[in-house]
Amino acid sequence: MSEPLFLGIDLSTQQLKALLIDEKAAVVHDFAVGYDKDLPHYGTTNGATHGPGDGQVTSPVAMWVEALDLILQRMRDAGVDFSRICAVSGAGQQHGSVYWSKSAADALASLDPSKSLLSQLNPNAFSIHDSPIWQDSSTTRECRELEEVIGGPQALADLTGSRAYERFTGDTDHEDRPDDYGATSRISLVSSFLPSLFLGLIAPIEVSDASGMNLMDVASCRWDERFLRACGGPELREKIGPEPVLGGTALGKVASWWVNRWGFDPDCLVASFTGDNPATMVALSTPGDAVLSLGTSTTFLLAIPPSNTPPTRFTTSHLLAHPTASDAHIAMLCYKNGSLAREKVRNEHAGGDWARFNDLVTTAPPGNNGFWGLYFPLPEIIPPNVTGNFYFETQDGTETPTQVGALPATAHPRAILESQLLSIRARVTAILHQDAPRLRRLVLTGGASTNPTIRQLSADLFGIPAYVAEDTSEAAATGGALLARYAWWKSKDGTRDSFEKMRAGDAERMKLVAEPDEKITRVYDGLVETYSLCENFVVDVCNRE
Ligand code: ADP
Ligand code: XUL
Repeated sequence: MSEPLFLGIDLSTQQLKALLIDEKAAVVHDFAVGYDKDLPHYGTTNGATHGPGDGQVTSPVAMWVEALDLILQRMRDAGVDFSRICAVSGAGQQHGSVYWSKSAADALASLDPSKSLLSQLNPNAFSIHDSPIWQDSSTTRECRELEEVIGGPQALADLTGSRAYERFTGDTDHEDRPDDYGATSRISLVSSFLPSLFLGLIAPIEVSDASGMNLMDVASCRWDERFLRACGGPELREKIGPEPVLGGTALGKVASWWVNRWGFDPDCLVASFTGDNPATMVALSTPGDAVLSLGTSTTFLLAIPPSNTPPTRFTTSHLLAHPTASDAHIAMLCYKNGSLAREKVRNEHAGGDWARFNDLVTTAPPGNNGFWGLYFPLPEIIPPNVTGNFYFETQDGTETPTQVGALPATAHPRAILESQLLSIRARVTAILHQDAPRLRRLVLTGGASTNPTIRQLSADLFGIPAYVAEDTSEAAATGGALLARYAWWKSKDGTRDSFEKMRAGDAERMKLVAEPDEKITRVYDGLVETYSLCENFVVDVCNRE
């Protein structure tokens, strides 16, 4: 008998990734399809399309379906034996939504194995073809309206875990497309869209990802009628589907299309997928860890264990339901200007080369000789809606900064890393739950976590050792594969329940990549305040405009 495999799929902003693990959680294979490079006919830039409206950012849903067809072909070409896969789960970029037409259920239920998913589902199974994604910032009016109905941003955060944010799914604007909205039978998140394709029917939404919609009560993990009505009128209840389920819940078996076209085992389980950030926590987080995810977005994630004191809800950070423990939560800071902003600096000031970028970072001292740069090419989430580049100087790094028109070209690489990370440091203490253990490790993941200079600077600036997973930087896909394994493990024996019990026998696959230098950490301790002064200045300027 060949050893079982578990498939984790991550539909992220710039790529679709597929990763297979074995029963001991070791990574056996991974695959990727990059949207811009592999599917250039959709004309996306970094996986997305900007416009036509101000702040609108979408991705073609057909591109995601074609990416799945293509990755399966790549897996087959590489010799993957699909019949060994016992369960499938995964992760999706959070907040993005998919709109199913009234003929979608029939199309999904009658997939013909001689044809691709794309040719059978596109365009008729979708009522809206451009899916709004997390980079959207076009719904400020809807956000303020929702907050007003519920009694203000704090009241909304107390109930849903977050104040209204432009990218949150419930705040998506349907008013200017009433016909498309009316033609929609169901709305999926990216994370419930993918299992729907595997199941051949529309899957329920998962609790942790549902926390990114402003529609669910984050304490009870049930849809709240008030938000549903305020965001989408009386018909949203039906469109959103059943109550959310935990991550790794077995939803059924793969549809016959998967068996007949690709050779999947007919008993292969399909488990609920979660958001990419919660999936990252599933893969990486143990008590005492903070996770810093350096993908297209930057997120800082802390697990909040079950406690008698309910976690505080902030209006600057998010509180998500935990994907695998119904009484735990995740605190999250999320920044839109992560990797793409760093890439822009690399392209403009380091010849498009990460090695040159790193050289420039390391030749400047901590504090960057008093040169400060805050970079927001896209409207930011923290602080809300600031846009543009802002430069400052200080004499020795610590006194009141003065705004300047430009920085020396060589100062930008260090300036962007320092300001991005100091923004997080300035907020960490506030979001640490009172029962949380002292932070012991900073676990890095995402594309930029492979960069040794970024690893070292992160360890120095936070004053804790930095770790990465030993076998992959694809934490979200790994978390997805673990959820698949969790569903399969539970299905073998009804007494099996907790995710931690399943993980108890697994070897820890983390490696230390950077130790903090105490002297440098002390320099950064003294720079947090200066960073906040620069940020306050930016907020004032942007709010005045
Ligand atoms: P996502 O999952 O959001 O699609 P990834 O986690 O795959 O994104 O990260 C992609 C990003 O990783 C790219 O936009 C790129 O800027 C960044 N990246 C890749 N290699 C490096 C590197 N050596 N140094 C810094 N950033 C890098
Ligand atoms: C989280 C967020 C992003 C996306 C894309 O709130 O908007 O991190 O999940 O990765």
